Amino acid sequence: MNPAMTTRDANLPAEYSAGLDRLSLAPLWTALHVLLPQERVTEAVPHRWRWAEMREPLLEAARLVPLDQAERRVLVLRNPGLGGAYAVTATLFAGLQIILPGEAAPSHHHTPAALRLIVEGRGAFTTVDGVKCAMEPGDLIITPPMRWHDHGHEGSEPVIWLDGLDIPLVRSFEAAWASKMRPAVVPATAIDSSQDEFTAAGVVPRASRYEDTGYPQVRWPWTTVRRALEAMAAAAQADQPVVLRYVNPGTGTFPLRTIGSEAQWLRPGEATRAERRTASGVFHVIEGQGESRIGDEVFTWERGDCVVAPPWHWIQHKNLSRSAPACLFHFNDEPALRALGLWQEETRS
Ligand code: GTQ
Repeated sequence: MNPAMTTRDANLPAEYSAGLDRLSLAPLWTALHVLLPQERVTEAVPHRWRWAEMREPLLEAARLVPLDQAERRVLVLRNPGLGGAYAVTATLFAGLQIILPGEAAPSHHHTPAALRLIVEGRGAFTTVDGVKCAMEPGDLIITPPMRWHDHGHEGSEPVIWLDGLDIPLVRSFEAAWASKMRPAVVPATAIDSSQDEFTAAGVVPRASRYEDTGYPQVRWPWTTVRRALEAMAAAAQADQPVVLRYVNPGTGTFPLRTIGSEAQWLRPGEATRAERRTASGVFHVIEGQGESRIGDEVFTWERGDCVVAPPWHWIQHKNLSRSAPACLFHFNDEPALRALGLWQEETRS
């Protein structure tokens, strides 16, 4: 926790301090060690949200709040350390969004980047600039900055997904902006590029049938990613972590400029080595049961749970099952930190 900032030097004459105030000036020497602390401090705290406790309130929101009123029916994961901000860490936003069969969430675009990780239900879709992206449990869909997107639902059961955005980061630049909503558009395609052009690792289309936006892939089906993790786990040495990074297949770099994503496979009984990074992020349980130590806190988890890790906290995961794998999805602000020269990581030996 940051100590309060002191903007007045009690040793100075009161008239001098009042004069500085009138000139919109302040002494640095009373505040320097708060602005630049000698160890890394974070107001965000480690926290877990249980799926078992979030699901009912989401279904209740769907009963209580019409979508044409809400536009986006989202319950926001607020970090208890951040004073009620709409933020899961200092830079990241996380929320759970629910849509019912037949509903349509209108189209808009905005400067923050967004991703979705589908938690429950089938038959919904997100349209990103006219490209229809099916939403199946575990799928990742991105909506890059300023790309039009809306959400629809052709299935028969509620669909819930996790939204991750860089809203707090973009707001810190005072660069957050969204267009007015307009009615959801009929998709121009029936499928996205993950289903025709990016179906195998290591090969990319010589010419795409999709518009060149700099974001050639906007959906990563979980069936594909899970198969890749499973194969990697079967071949990996016991002490090698099994983690895949989601990338832009055209460049091999992060799919969004500010938000990175990974999927981790924890073998039965596996415990990872503790790591800490200057990035903050959210872990989401796609399958399995386990526990994570984040700093001094230990959280058990199961499918659908979310755990937030503030920056520079030691992170260690354990699969508590002796027979089944566990899969974690993770999103973080690593690309933003790297771009700004602030990236650092350590592994405990
Ligand atoms: O689906 O467009 O959770 O604009 C927050 C802001 C979701 C969305 C959120 C958004 C959206």
